[in-house]
Amino acid sequence: QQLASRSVGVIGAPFSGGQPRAGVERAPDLIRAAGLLTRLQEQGYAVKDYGNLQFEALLDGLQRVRSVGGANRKLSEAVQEVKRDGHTCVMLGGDHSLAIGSVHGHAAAVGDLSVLWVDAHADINTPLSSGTGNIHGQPMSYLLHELRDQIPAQPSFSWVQPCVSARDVVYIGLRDVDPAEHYLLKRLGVKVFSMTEVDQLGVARVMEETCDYLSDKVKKPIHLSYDVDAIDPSVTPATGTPVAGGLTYREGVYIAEHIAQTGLLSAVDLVEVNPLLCGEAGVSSTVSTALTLLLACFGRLRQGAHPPAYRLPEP
Ligand code: B3U
Ligand code: MN
Ligand code: MN
Repeated sequence: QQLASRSVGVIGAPFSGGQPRAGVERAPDLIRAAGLLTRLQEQGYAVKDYGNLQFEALLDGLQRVRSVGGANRKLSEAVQEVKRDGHTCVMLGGDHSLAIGSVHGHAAAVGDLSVLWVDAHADINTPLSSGTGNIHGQPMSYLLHELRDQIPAQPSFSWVQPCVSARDVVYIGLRDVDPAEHYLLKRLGVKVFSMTEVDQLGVARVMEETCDYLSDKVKKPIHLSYDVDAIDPSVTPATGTPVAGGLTYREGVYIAEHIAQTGLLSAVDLVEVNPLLCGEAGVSSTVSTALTLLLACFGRLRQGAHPPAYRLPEP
């Protein structure tokens, strides 16, 4: 079952309202400027850039949740359009609260999904369990059927229907999980490969087990939500909440390469790149790592590649 299309639709979502640090809204243009569209074309994809979404100015304080609800609603509609146009969707964030709209729109267009969440954090706080109030630490709670009753009624989120089952979610890279989040992960029996399991099993076995788990009964389209803070901050320092002890560059790329080989990748989020939080060298390392991860999602292999018709130059 080959669900992944040979075309990619890119949406820029320059939105930072799910967390307090300005700067993540600059990432979509930086990742494009690093060459995303041409590199994907060179890899044989038809690429359509849907441009950057335009969001209302951020509201303050308790109103902030309205901004996040509105931005995600817009994103959900954009992702639905990309999927209905037949593309694999790439959403360039922005902060990780945008996964609410991205996953919601993806599921609205294609039905049941598997979700692979690669992150230092579980992002499964409920609005009430959150210690920070930042919605980028909560998107999974809005998306899971099992947590429907834990989300208070909020007019700006009334359009969100939970659309993912806990058994269809796998986490990789966790190392900063709040007590309420740990409780929820255990109570729901979510499959988690924290950094401990990455250390114990190695990334190859983690990916083998991830794909076995996700394709156990039926092979569902995969939504990969990649938070750049999953990677070690020595490699990707330009992010809002860096946590030591992350995935190496190679482990991060391997995850993307392996998912590409399933043929099931249907949408990717690349979120939390913030160029205002470190020096130029750190920004450039973070952006180029983000680009490499995305290219690997679309079949780029480190062994190299050549077109079938390639011939050596005649001497
Ligand atoms: N769990 C904390 C911290 C956090 C979550 N996601 C990020 N940071 N990036 C929270 O705010 O919910
Ligand atoms: Mn995250
Ligand atoms: Mn994170």
